[in-house]
This record gives sequence, structure tokens and C-alpha cells, in this order.
Amino acid sequence: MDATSALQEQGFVVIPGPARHDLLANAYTAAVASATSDDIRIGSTSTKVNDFVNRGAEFDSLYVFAPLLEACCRVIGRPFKLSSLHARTLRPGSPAQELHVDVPRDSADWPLLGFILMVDEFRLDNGATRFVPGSHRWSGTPEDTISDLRAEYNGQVLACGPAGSLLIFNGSAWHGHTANMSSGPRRSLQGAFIPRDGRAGTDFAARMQPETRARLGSIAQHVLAL
Ligand SMILES: O=C(O)CCC(=O)C(=O)O
Repeated sequence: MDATSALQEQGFVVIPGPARHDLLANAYTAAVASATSDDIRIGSTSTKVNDFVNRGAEFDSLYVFAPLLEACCRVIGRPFKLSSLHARTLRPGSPAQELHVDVPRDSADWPLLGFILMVDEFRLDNGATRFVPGSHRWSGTPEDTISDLRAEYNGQVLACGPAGSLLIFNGSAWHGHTANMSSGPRRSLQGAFIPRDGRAGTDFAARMQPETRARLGSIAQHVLAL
């Protein structure tokens, strides 16, 4: 199945990403280490760092990557913008996340196109994201349907890939990270595009740094709604 059909039929696809993964991993480590506490959120399984638009040129190619923008055209189907771009390090030993959708259908932010750049390889043992294929077409949510949201779901598929791969998914697909049973972190860059009239998770115009603005091309400026 080609990538377009996979996204349409299964609700997710893994493709080669836009950047060299070794450069990406070094830049990720440096950017996370230099973030200030107001941009860091330490959750029960993961550590997140906000706003990777303003953390280095190494991340610029991600949110203007042509296959990603093409996927936005298909899934969102009207003018769109970037809503968020953050780092998520899933810590070793973390349990599986609950199955969920990213946005309810009655939200101004629907349809949502999500993406995850695998800074580390996503494997069966280190927390690869699981998906229920075809669930982006279902009207019910996991919360309405399942009693144990962390349990394995019949027919679920793990989105695995080598470091540098890009996972693109329909935000209505049922998904969540699996348990990280390995001894290492599972690092990723995660973001979402939403309809242009929706409310972005990050106000990129307000956060824009002069050195970022100076290097942005017209496509980047457009998707950031500057
Ligand atoms: O990190 C992952 O694999 C999935 C993250 C996710 O689904 C979320 O944060 O909503």
C-alpha cells in the first residue's frame, strides 16, 4: 500500500523523514539541555519540551516537509497551520499510555494531522506508538468504548521505524505510546497541524525569536501563521 492510501485507509503511515538522524539526535540533546523550566513539562511517563520552532535550524525542515504538508491537504482539506512542535522523551520503564484520539470531532481544531519524528528507533520494546487501523473513521472514542484503555486492543498495530523516520497520522485514529520496557529513553519530536481558524497549542507569532524569523522561508511563515 502506498503512503497516501495507508494514511487514508489505516489512519497512519511511517515514511523516511527529512533530516539526518545523527545530526537530529545531537541537536535534540542540546536543545533539551538548554531549555528553561517554563518550557519543560515532566509528566508521569514523559518529559516534554515546548516550541521546537525556536530551538535551532536543525528542526526547520520538519514542519515544511512536503509529504507532511501533502498529508495536511488530504486530512484537513482546508487551510491549515502548525499548532505545536515539542520534544517528547518517553522515559525507560514507563507504562503504556491510554488509547485516545487527539481532538474531538466537534472541536474547531478538527481534523487534526499529527506527526512524530523518531529521534530514536521506535521498537516493540521501547514504547513505539500503537494504532487501531481504520479507527479514524469511527464515530466513538476509546473512552466511550473500552473499559481498560491501557490494555492491548485487538488488531492494534505498532508504528515502528528506524531513527529519522516520520510517523504521520490522522488525529482521530485511536493511538497511544506503548510501554517502554527498554533501558533507554525513546526520544521524539511531535507536532500537529490544525485548521487555520482553530486555536493553536503554541502561539508561534508571540514566541518568535529574531534569529528564527530571519531564516524562515515563505512556506514556514505561512504554516506558522505569522
Ligand atoms: O508518544 C507517542 O508515541 C504518542 C503520543 C501521543 O499520542 C500523545 O501525546 O497524545
